[in-house]
Amino acid sequence: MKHIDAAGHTRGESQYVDDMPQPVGMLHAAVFTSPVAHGRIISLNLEEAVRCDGVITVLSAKDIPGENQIGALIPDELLLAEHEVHFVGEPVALVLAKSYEQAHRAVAKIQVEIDELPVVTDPRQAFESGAIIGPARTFALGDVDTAWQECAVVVDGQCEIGGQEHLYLETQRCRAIPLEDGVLRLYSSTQSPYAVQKAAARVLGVAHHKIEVDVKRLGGGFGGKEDQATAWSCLTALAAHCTGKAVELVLPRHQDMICTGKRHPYSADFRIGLNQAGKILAYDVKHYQNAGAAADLSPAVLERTLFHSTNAYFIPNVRIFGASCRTNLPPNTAFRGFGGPQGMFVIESAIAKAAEKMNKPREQIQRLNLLRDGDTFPYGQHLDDVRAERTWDEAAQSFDLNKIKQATKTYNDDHFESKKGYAVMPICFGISFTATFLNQAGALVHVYTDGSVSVSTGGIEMGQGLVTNIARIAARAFGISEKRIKVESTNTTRVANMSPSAASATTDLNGHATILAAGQITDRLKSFAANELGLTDKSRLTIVHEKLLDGNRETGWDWQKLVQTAYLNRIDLSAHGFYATPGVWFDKQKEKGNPFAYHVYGAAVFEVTLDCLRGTYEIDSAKIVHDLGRPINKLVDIGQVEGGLAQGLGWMTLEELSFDEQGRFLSNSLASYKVPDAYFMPDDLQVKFLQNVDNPAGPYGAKAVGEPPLMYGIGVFFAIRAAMRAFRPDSDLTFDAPMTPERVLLGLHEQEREVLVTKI
Ligand code: MTE
Ligand code: LUZ
Ligand code: MOS
Repeated sequence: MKHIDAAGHTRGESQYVDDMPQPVGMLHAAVFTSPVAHGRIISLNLEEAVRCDGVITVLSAKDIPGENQIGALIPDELLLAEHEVHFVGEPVALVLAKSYEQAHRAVAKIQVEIDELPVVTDPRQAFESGAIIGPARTFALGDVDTAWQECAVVVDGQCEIGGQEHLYLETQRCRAIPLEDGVLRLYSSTQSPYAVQKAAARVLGVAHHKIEVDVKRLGGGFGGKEDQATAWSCLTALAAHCTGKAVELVLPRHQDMICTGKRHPYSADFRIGLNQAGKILAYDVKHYQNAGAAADLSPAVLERTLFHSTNAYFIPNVRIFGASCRTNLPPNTAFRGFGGPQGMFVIESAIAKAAEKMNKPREQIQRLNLLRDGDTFPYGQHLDDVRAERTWDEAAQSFDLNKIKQATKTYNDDHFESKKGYAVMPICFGISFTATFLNQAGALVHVYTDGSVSVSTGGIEMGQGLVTNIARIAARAFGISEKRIKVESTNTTRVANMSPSAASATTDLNGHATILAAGQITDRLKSFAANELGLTDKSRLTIVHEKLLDGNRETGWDWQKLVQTAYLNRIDLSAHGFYATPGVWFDKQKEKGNPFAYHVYGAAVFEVTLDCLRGTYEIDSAKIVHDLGRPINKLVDIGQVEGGLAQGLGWMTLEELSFDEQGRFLSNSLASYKVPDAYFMPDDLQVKFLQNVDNPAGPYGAKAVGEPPLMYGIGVFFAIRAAMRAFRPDSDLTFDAPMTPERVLLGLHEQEREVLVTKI
């Protein structure tokens, strides 16, 4: 089964928010945002903007009828600035005009006078001044402080990890339609319709049921619309509320890049201790997260950094510290991996540094320390059915790691100005929202009398294939063809209180809810049919390929007859299913629990070739063994693995966020922010799935796939580093990501740095 949207996307027929026909008299909104990163607003002059052609009105904080507050975890974020601004791009006023162009022209006429205050962009500086969001957290296992004495080798180091722009193709947008009785319908490009509903109700001072949010699909989210669609949707709702007109707000790409938060940059300190054999005995790490100017989801992202700080390794003595540091950047937010990638980058750096010091191959230390059944994570969860060694060994064997190693050595012996490097990257990623209460989902299923089926869930299609997965799951649950299933838009009036589509858990949660709803309907149908057919044991009835079977015998009834007869006999053909992941919990006082339903494992092998005179490199190959359990749809999942990998490779290599000291985002367009393209991806890209594996916690044995593959990308950093060390064995290279060609060049030619910098 192909991705259901494949043809529509390719032909340009799939509809997004601004493809819907425009209601007559719809207004267009444009946002005026702060030009400075920190300051007191002295005056805001809207007069000239109001007088512009086509302008209906200009709204500011004083026009908000309810509460001027949209903070999801902590109430620290205003919808429109009042007295102070805290980052460049913070919304201050909203212009409403008859056309998009008129709205944007008027925005340029708004004048604001700001008394500037000191700007902080560095998380360590924020931490030192006590500017942290939420409490600092520490996870611990064993006793690190005494463990150092048993270590043969102890190394210290520091990492600087860059952030990442989401670059969803469809920028942030929303269309608001006023209905009767004060009700607003919002067509929002959001991963979290309920977050939008709640925040809009709060801002307008109305009940949740006055706000209806409807989402057909997103042109990508990647975490950037888990929380950050809310502000733009609330502004649109406010505009429709104040004018009584339909309103659309679409962020231009440039503004989207400047105003929205990104993956969090982190700064980290590590210390790692090993015995002579390379067994890791102790690991101590401190993470300073650059949260930006408001909490957004930062404390939750930080928590996942702590959860994944030991990646796929068992370490008996650990201390993991983390703090969300408040700076004057746009509030950073969810991005595929949700803090996990940063945690993993640091432990991989620590292992690399230890390996270099011990003169051992890095992969030898990695392999020796992989998780096994019976191990415990620093957060207390016990492990079983671990697939870390299995995926690693399968990758090492099927991709012939020994041969890669030999070939690399031979190549490097034969070449001076060009070097090769390789690296293995194991992953272990926990599946479930770490905020336990979010692990719930609902589905509303209707069977019509012609046998066709309508499924609504709380899950959002953002390109990842949710709709394709849900259709297949529903078809399987009923025993009927996928052609009979239609997955509806996601709407808060059909499924209430949904969790965001995030944490890779959307198919798991909403798939289970769909199975439960379908189960109720088939149960009723079977009871009814057993009665009609005079069978005493309804449990012998099954629906297979649209036929009703009694054990192995055909009953002569097919799906169509079953549904039609049931309807005429007044059997309810609709059901609501509800799923809550069993067995997950976490105690934040003790920092222990069982936060994840299960973990996803895998291993990737990378080879790169480096031009040591230019600093440029090519990724020759990426070869992956990944654990999907029993996939719902292999084609969709291959797309997720390859797409996640591309995004991870970009984060580690090309994608460099650049802010100046005044908090202005410099790499604010696609001319200055480079993402991987088809040519950048390795020619030799192989993805293999573990065979004959199950997952009792997933729908029909599947494992979640959305985020984990991004973290394979970390491997390429270490492959490039290995190639650099082949050129300069004794140089003291940093652990600063991304490894841009500029950084490679400066790393390779440290002595010539001064000259190079002036020339560049
Ligand atoms: N794939 C596409 N094509 N577009 C996206 O926006 N988001 C990623 C991942 N894959 C995304 C994607 C992120 S951040 C997550 S959490 C998951 O998809 C969400 O969907 P899932 O829970 O169904 O895996
Ligand atoms: N969002 C969230 C997430 O709210 N909680 C999580 O644990 C999570 N994990 C990954 C991505 N988004
Ligand atoms: Mo994904 S970061 O959970 O939206």
